[in-house]
Amino acid sequence: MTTPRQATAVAPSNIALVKYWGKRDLDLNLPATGSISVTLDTLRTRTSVSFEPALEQDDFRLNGEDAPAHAARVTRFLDLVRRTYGVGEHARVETANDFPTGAGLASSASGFAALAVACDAALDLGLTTEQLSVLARRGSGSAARSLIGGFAEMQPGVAADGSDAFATALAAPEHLPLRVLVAVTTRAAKSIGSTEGMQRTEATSPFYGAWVAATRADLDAMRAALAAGDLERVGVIAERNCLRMHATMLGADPGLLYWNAATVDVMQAVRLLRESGVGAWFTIDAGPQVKVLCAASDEARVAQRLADLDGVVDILAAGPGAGARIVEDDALPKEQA
Ligand code: 2P0
Repeated sequence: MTTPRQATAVAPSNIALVKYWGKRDLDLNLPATGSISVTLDTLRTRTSVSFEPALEQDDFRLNGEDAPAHAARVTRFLDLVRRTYGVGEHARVETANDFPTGAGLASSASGFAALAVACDAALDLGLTTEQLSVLARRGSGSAARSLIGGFAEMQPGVAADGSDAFATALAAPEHLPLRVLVAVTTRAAKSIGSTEGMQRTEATSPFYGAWVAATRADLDAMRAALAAGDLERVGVIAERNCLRMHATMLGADPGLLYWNAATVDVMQAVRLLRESGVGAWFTIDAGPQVKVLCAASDEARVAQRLADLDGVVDILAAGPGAGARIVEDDALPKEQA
């Protein structure tokens, strides 16, 4: 007699070309600066959510197993949804990633984007893309960008309530023939999560103020490079912004060193590729994997060079793709419709 309050969504990961590292409000999860990213066509999360009156607490499963390490964060997000939209029921949440588990790849962006979209549909909230992006941001700052396909810009906003801190579209996926090769250098999970790492950086790195100023300039430069469809400029700005972020993290106390030896090997190999005339640029997030940007025409050569490195245990390839969306119940993540 009651309609099931259930829906399934798929959301992709995204890679920041100009990074988000710092918050202006911890409770509302508001970023200190904007960021620019490319939403990927692989590395996706599929999440089913079902709000059920019989449940006494939320039930969360990741890749078919209990995941207590993530459950508290998911429940905090569901509590926010319940509080904001007057929902009483607890929820059953089943989520799966289509990328290798334990690859040390962050899944909070795709995970919270998928959960926000699934909750909206299950509860028939009718949220706009902007409102969905705001909601996903409360789960994880980078998730706000996975709502948008292609190239997205996260707006830091100025409103105290965070209602204008959401991602907007900069360009469609086909705007730039960009490929992203993820050089996986370890399968171990990272030691310090982004939220904690950001807080430590803001509180203790003497370079933090300079990072915020440099990022604002990099955002302007990246927007112009994307508008011009200039892959080389995009690559140069992305690599420099990544190094500036890591320099700021390294300046924290104690310093945040997310790299391992193979991470540095990949960075050197990318620079050697460039010296030999191949357009390739690296970017690295809060972990040891290296994302290498290149043109589709150079992908095979770049992938071969990365595969030749001893410390590279896997290479995942992606291109720009569609944003988060609802799928039929049993659908596996599919290529974009
Ligand atoms: C980014 N990262 O722009 C940056 C670059 C990692 C390095 O966004 O605290 O998991 O949940 O908002 O989104 C990772 O941080 O952090 C991230 P929270 P999130 O992609």
